[in-house]
Amino acid sequence: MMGAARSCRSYAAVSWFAAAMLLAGSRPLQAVPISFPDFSSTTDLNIVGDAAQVGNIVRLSSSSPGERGSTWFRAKQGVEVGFDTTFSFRITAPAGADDADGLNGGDGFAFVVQNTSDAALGLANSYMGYEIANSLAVEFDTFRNGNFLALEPNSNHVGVQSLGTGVNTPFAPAFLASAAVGSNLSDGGVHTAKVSYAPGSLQIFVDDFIHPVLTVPVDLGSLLNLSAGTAYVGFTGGGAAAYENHDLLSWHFATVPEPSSISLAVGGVLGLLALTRRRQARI
Ligand SMILES: [Ca+2]
Ligand SMILES: [Ca+2]
Ligand SMILES: [Ca+2]
Repeated sequence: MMGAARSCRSYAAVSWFAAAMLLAGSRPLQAVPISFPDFSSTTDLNIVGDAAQVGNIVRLSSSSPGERGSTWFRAKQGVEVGFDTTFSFRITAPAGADDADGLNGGDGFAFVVQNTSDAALGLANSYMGYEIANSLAVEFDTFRNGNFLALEPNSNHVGVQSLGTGVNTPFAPAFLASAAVGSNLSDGGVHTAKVSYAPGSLQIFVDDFIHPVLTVPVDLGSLLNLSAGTAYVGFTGGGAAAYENHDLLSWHFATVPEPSSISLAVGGVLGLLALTRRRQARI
């Protein structure tokens, strides 16, 4: 009898443990932030389309006509609770057609949150590759389009575009906000940007992490269809008749606050085991 009781108890404990691990496995366990001081290694990145690792950078699209590329961290990241991401970039060799202000080079690149695919890539030209369903794009736009001047303050702006779960576009229905940037994005120098999200507010900083270029009221949890609060994060870039090199030099991303799901999962397993023991003790 005692042997049967013990085996029953250990079977129950193993079952609870398996159930708890399954539960934990279904949750995002992204305790390690994304950190690429450079791209000498591109482990965990999916590099798509015309994007490529070039030396220790990722070139999203290059200075030749009609290119488009993207790169995504392969594991979805917690975005709904909030995140901070910083990245450095360089735009060189602007060439090709002139924009509405008579300046060449384009079209720009974007930091994108999307829950469609780790191989997602949209159209080139003014779409900069971010024509992706279920996405929000923070564009660094270097080509002022004559057909939607009102959305584009100049040839050097940041913009936030989303159609919620629909397919994103650079056009008016997807327009949330835009603002001219103080720094010249296309001067060939290294620039650093930061995108900070807390539920209800998205802030974009360029070269000055005290004063945001743009603050946009947005709630990712209601705007997008997320997977338990997570989505793919990464970058797209592109050009058309105007083109330039869109180079990503470094990238850091962290869910804020830091996810506590691992400690929650471990705590849950221990709690379930203790509960099982108490129940078995009463039998
Ligand atoms: Ca330009
Ligand atoms: Ca544009
Ligand atoms: Ca724009």
